[in-house]
Amino acid sequence: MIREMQAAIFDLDGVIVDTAKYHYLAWKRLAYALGFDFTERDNERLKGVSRQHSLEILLEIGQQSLNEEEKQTYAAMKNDWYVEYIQQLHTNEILPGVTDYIEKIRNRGVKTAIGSASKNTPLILERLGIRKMFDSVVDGNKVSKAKPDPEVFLRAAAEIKVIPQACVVFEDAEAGIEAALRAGMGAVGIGRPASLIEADAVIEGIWQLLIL
Ligand code: B16
Ligand code: MG
Repeated sequence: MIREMQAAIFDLDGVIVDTAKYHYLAWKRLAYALGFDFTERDNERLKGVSRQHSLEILLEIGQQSLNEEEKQTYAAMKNDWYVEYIQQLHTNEILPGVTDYIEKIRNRGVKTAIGSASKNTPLILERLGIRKMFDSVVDGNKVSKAKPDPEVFLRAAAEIKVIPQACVVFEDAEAGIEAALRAGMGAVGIGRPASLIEADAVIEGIWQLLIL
């Protein structure tokens, strides 16, 4: 159930900015280099999942096995391609309604934070010029346990000094919804209700919150 929101914690990829397509392109390029195809449907399994775990899933899809050293090499290769793509990231790739909604709730005194698995979070926020919209940023560089572990959201709540029960998480991935619920927070899914069944509520995008 969603209670009075004292803090809003936003996932980054797929909630604030449309970077999922660049992750997809980079993983597809890697799959191609390894000799197999990787579809958009396969890509759904990687949303919200850490880089290393994503590679494991990709290899499972392509029925390939690599040693640890090779895995490091390929994960780095994928990241280099991804970083190359997001160098061109433009503010028009911020998802609809995001900046207006964040401004609106901040004016009401609601704290805001990022809770993302991505180690590229600082680069993305810098490219988009939106770092100042968040009281705290917790990303894959700061936590050791990936979603669905609640660590990323609990750390964000601790940094902004709001109890988990008064936080609401906005997430596009199933693993992130599970992490939010395990943290004792409210969870709003962004996307299709069928794939985010555990969420307290599901909306198509942040823009919908401006017309509710
Ligand atoms: P990186 P989020 C997640 O970000 C993405 O959804 C996921 O596809 C990606 O593998 C993960 O970050 C790690 O990203 O390789 O940039 O460290 O949705 O939690 O903001
Ligand atoms: Mg996401």
